[in-house]
Amino acid sequence: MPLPIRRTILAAVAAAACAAVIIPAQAAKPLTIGFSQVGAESEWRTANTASIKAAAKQAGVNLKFADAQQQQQNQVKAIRSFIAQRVDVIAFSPVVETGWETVLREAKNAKIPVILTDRSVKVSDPSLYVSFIGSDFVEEGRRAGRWLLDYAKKNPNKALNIVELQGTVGSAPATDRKTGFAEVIAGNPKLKIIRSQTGDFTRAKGKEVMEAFLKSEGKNINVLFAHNDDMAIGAIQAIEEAGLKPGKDIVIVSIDGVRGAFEAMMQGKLNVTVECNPLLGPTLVQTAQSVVAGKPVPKRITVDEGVFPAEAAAKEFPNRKY
Ligand code: GZL
Repeated sequence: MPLPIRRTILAAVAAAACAAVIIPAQAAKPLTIGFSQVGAESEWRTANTASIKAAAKQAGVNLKFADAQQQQQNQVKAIRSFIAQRVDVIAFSPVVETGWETVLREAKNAKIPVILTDRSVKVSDPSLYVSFIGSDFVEEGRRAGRWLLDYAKKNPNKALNIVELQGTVGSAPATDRKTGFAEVIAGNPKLKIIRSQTGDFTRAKGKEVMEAFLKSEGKNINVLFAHNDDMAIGAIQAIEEAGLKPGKDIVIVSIDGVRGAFEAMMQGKLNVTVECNPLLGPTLVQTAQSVVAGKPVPKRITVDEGVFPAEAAAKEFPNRKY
């Protein structure tokens, strides 16, 4: 084959080979979410954080995560830092309901959408956040109350003086669970709340406050309503140290549905836990992706939850995901 023809063919083959190489389009910049978490105060919070981090990793999201140690000013600082870093979306679980107008207006002015997870806020302008993803805390309080109404019906001769361990003062779960519970137990005048104080959602504080309740009310306490399982577990220690039987001498109603609660129920020390689902990570990531893509998202996205009495604990325990 004469040289010039061979060269021509080679040149054509080389040109075709180059044309076949797909120059990768500029890889899309990953979505960046700035997330301000309440803290690490409970088993529930640990599971919530793990869900958010796992979902972000799974979706290739660049997650900037800040733990506020249950201090509102740390959350405000983190949100301002996310604004300065020009993240695509800001998400947070507000430790309390009020005091967010100013910083949320700064985010709006910077055209950075805000998604609330877990807890909500009280603001005059609902456009300050795009969506809320979480539970109906009033309904969780009602479910706790309904279980106790039913217990009272089955134990008509039992005294039913209640002590209440409230969650963080000013937080949506504490305010709303208290409201829902009180609304339902009003149906039975024998169900009386004789002491109520915050244990700030932690085991340590729950134990400390329960010790104080036992000192002042002693055997007059028949029921404990705890706004979360961690405070209930702390209170169980205090009840045992006082020589009483948790779950028997003092009936215990709690909320969250964490592993520690199932273990306590299987030991006969807790009577019921109302589930509060912390696994919000996948929904948060999907919602953030939709917002950035300009798709409409619901203003409020609630999660399904159940009620688990002690008699159901052993069967349900292997299915628990948190
Ligand atoms: C509820 C969440 C509460 C949990 C607590 O959604 O905000 O905060 O009930 C946690 O365990 O500390």
